[in-house]
Amino acid sequence: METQAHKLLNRETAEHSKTIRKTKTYDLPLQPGIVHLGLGAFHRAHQALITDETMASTDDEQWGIVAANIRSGARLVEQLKQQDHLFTVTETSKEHGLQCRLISSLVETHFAGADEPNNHNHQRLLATMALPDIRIVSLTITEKGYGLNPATGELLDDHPLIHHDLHNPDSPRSAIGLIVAALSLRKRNDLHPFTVLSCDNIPDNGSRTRQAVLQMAERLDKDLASWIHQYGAFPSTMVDRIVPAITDEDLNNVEQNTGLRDNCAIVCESFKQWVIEDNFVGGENGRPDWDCIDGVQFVEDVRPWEEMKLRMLNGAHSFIAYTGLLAGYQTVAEVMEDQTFADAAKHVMVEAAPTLVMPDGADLADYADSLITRFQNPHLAHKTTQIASDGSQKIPQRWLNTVRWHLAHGSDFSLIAAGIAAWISCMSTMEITDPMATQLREIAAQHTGNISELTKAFIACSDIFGEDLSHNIQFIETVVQSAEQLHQQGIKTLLHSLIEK
Ligand code: NAI
Ligand code: CS2
Repeated sequence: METQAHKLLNRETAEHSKTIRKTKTYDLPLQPGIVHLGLGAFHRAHQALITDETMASTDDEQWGIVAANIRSGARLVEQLKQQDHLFTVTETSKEHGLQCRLISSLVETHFAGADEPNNHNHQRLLATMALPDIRIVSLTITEKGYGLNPATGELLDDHPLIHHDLHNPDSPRSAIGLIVAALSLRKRNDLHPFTVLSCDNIPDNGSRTRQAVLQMAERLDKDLASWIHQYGAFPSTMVDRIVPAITDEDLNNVEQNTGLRDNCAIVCESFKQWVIEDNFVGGENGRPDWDCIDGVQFVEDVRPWEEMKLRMLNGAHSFIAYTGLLAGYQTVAEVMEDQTFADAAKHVMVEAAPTLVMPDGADLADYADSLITRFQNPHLAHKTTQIASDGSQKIPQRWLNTVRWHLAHGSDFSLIAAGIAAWISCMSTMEITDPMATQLREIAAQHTGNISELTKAFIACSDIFGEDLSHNIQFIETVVQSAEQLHQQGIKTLLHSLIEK
């Protein structure tokens, strides 16, 4: 019996289904040109989709993607193998409803997880990264995936995987270690380095990745470090598309909408943006012409775009997550239906606005309004718990640089102070996933019942708040005051008082 999954394999059915849009069928198999580490929801909805559309639009079919998971995600790798690496992306918006696309830019998938029983898959992945045709290694491995100090961006030598790779350079387990080992192989084989393209929500993501790679290479092989320094490329990027973790309800809705069961489906918003520093090994020939796709542009300096997005969108997102969790809301859309919370989220964007050097042509008020509309998307079940995860790795770039600006200018940051108080409350009372969760929960246990001391103890974590803020009296007192008001009045009363003042 032909299963629904077989229908997805049958391109004719999928491509000519009334509800699935497919731009073009390639003269398969595509030539691999990119290795991607971090085959998660975002890569499929963003870079894999954009690359698929680019190859279809330009007939340049040398950018097939070899995607790998080196941490979690073994099941997804196997599922994609079973359906010829095809999957669907359903784009949704408040105005236009649903549009489903069939994506075929993935040519291979690997699982080389940290817990993989043997080294075989890692060696296969390394060998692939060292192939002459591979010109880009891209990353969506989460903010915690690089093994960096969240406040400074420095490589953490005592991070378990970084420590392993410094002592086992030929069988690396971390993304940084794999990149260093693969570049070493390429140097030995007299090949150019690949461009390393971080697509994670970390500030100066290209520069920080470069610094981490060079830091590890310096420790292992100084000639390799010099070669990477001279010939490598690590462009920074700003990436934007809201892509929640898929739910069973999503999968059922996609099946109802398309008549096909795709367990690798993605549901996301229709908005997408990708701003990329145009700095690739081999210049324009070293990358796809991604900018032929709406929402994608190459620029000289990504920073204005990155800071606008990290501080306004992501800053409001984290605020919505923690304050919404305290109010019992499960999704961003639910939080946004409560006008007090929606107004407070807008005020967070207003606090971020004066700290920004706006990119050419960007209008701050329009951008803020567009973010509110995107957050209200009723088709997206974007869980507050998902956004709340890994806060120790996110807060520095989403809130703390805005706080530093306001401290230097003597201006108000009371909404972000409330957000920090809400984060501390969530980390102290809920099961929130975070690489520093154990340390933070120990702090909470030591200061139960004393809000002021609890708040000061959290702020003393200089790996998050930096040496400056963790000793800044004005900052500490502002957050302590907010935390005490939160404890006495509850989140909604606190936010109402702040937006009314
Ligand atoms: P996901 O949970 O679907 O995938 C996470 C990926 O990271 C998985 O492939 C996992 O194996 C890998 N990973 C996790 N920890 C790792 C580690 N220590 N080392 C190596 N790989 C590791 O999450 P999703 O939605 O794909 O997001 C991933 C990243 O993409 C985010 O952290 C963010 O930096 C960026 N992003 C996500 C957006 C979204 O709305 N989902 C939008 C913009 C950026
Ligand atoms: C979210 C981001 O999970 C989170 O931390 O704030 O993944 C957000 O969805 C994206 O940055 C939007 O581009």
